[in-house]
Amino acid sequence: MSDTTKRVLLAKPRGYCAGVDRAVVTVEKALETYGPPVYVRKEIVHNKHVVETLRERGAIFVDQTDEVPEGALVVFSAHGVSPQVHKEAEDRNLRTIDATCPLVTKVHMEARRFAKEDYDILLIGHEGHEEVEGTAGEAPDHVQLVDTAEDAARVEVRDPSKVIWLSQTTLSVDETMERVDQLKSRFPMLSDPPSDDICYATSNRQYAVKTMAPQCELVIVVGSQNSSNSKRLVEVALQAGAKASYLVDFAHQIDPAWLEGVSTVGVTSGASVPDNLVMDVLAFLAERDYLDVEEVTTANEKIAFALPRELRKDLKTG
Ligand code: 2E6
Ligand code: F3S
Repeated sequence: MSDTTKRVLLAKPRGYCAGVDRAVVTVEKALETYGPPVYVRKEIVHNKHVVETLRERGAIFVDQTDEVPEGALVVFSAHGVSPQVHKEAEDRNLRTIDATCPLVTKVHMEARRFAKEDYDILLIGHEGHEEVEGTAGEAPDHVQLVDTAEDAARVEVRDPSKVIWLSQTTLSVDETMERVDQLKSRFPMLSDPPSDDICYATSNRQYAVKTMAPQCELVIVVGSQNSSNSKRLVEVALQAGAKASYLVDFAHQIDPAWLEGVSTVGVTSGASVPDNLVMDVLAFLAERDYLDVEEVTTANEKIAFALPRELRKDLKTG
């Protein structure tokens, strides 16, 4: 194949969303303002490189609140925590900064509101994911998790006229609608959430990949294995017609064999991925003669979130 046929399509939007940027800056500013160590409950966002970089600067990542010394400072991750976790932190006298993405908090508030109105809540999401644990923890007596098609076929409700579905923010848009259709065929009076729970960043990144993938023999998604939204991008690429798609944390994980006979490579990244990792992938491809890079833009994102209040007050006075 002649080199002139080799090109890269680069999806836009890709990479950091407003909630991730806010969460990462929160830990950076907490380290600057209070000095290390700053404890962080769970990975602040699901990205290996981000977590490793913050660890080197003095962040200590723990799995549970009881690993944080009494009275110390802990940041809650972007994925959100249940009221039980807030209580555990209070019981240990911890100083807390909540970096939960405001769009996750919005789903928590919906769960609280509909539980108060005594609805059965069907929460579509991935079992074991931190976000789902936090949201379900708002109303454990009213929420049932629907992950698989089997779950949707089996779930039972008390009153089919008083049931609502909510969702994790980072699901596949298409798969979620399939799950909702399946639930509506069983519960025709199932109510929709007051607004979309799948966030703007998730749907924009999926739409960009969907647009680009039919032209690509290979789509490389930069992101970590535990990143739900990043993994969804691989699935969307394959469903949209890419012949192959892989998730990599770093450029060096790209197997040169994937590029054999490939003229168009699509590149994108999950919402928790810093763009320097994508630039490394472009450099890796350029070394193999993929020099022509064309951005495929399907949306321009301008959204930004203010830092957590607990931190802002000290930034002003400090
Ligand atoms: C918080 C909520 C949603 O695994 P997932 O995609 O949820 O998480 P990250 O950290 O990869 O992406 C950002 C995010 C944070 N999404
Ligand atoms: Fe928030 Fe969506 Fe990002 S829920 S953290 S804006 S992926």
